[in-house]
Amino acid sequence: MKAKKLVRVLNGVPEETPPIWLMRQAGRYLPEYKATRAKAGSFLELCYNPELAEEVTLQPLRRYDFDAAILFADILLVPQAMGAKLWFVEGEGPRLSTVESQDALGALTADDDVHEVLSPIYETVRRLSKSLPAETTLIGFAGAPWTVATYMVAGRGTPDQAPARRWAYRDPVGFGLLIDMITEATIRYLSSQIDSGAEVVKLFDSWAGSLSAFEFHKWSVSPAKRIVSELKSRYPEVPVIGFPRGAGLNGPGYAEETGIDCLAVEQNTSMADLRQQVPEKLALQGNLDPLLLRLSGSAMTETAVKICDEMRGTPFVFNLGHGITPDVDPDSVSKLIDSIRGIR
Ligand code: 1CP
Repeated sequence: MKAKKLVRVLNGVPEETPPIWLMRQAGRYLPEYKATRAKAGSFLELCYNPELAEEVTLQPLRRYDFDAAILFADILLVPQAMGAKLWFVEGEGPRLSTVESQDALGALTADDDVHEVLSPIYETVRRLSKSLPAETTLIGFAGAPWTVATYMVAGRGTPDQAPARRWAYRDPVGFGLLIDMITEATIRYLSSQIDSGAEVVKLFDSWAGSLSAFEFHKWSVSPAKRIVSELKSRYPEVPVIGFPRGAGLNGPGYAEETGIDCLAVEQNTSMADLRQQVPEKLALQGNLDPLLLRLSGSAMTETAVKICDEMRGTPFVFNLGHGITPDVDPDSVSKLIDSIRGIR
């Protein structure tokens, strides 16, 4: 059987027009998502309801010609399953019970219980692997240990991830134990997603850019390297996308050391410059500024075409530099896709 387009590119083979998918392609900018979320009761109930989570994963594919679907879930389900309390404050974002020192680690677990709690997510993946169109690739994902830890330590999203950075500087051994627990849980979480039918997995290190260069190596590169090498030993055929958001110049080193197949890139970094610094076979994914999707118009389509032109002849996956925001007009997503596929 011929590999699907996204998988071909992740294996290092360039395509005439790039495969396309967008971070947060399922979400609040779609009225049908809001309706299903209301039916579920809350965001977390939606994540843990395989039938409804499958439905919201499929919604963007009914509207748009995307090459991939990404499992509908959240990076914070892993810390929740490890024993942290998690809730969402409407209009504000996630809140978690905090873990601020090594003493608090006793309340957490990385054993079988974690995967019992997460079993509905595996069920969503199984359902999707049966219901997706034949040419669509199913992407599973997890938060990278550093990014997950930033939420666990602070108990919420923070502008500069200072609480986790402070603990890591003050007590690298204790903080390292937290990172190790998340790493263990993540290896098993992603393995179970693959066993359930995920064809590609992505590791979101959304706050990698807040780490200084030495710390970046310790807390972003090293855990990702462990995760990728474990996955590669179990599933050599499954491509891994790494997204050390904000890594900039550290991106090529991250890719080389971790062994990922594709480096996802934020909008602040030049993809053309990166291309010069990474092996020919390494796929790059990115990196349209999500603000352009809100503006729609020619600035969006011209920039998208420019990115594709720069990446022509190389293994490249079109995406945004970060997720779609809730204020995006669903029509601008169609306009974006048409401009990339050359239908004007
Ligand atoms: O009210 C709602 O409906 C909740 C909004 C929402 C959605 C749609 C949240 C809360 N999570 C999600 C889904 C989600 N989260 C997906 C699903 C698949 C898709 O992309 O379509 C994925 C991959 C994520 C990953 C995620 N969650 C990340 C990594 C990517 C990124 O955006 O940087 C992070 C940091 C989170 C935490 C989180 N969950 C939700 C919010 C609002 C946040 C960010 C909190 C903050 O600003 O710090």
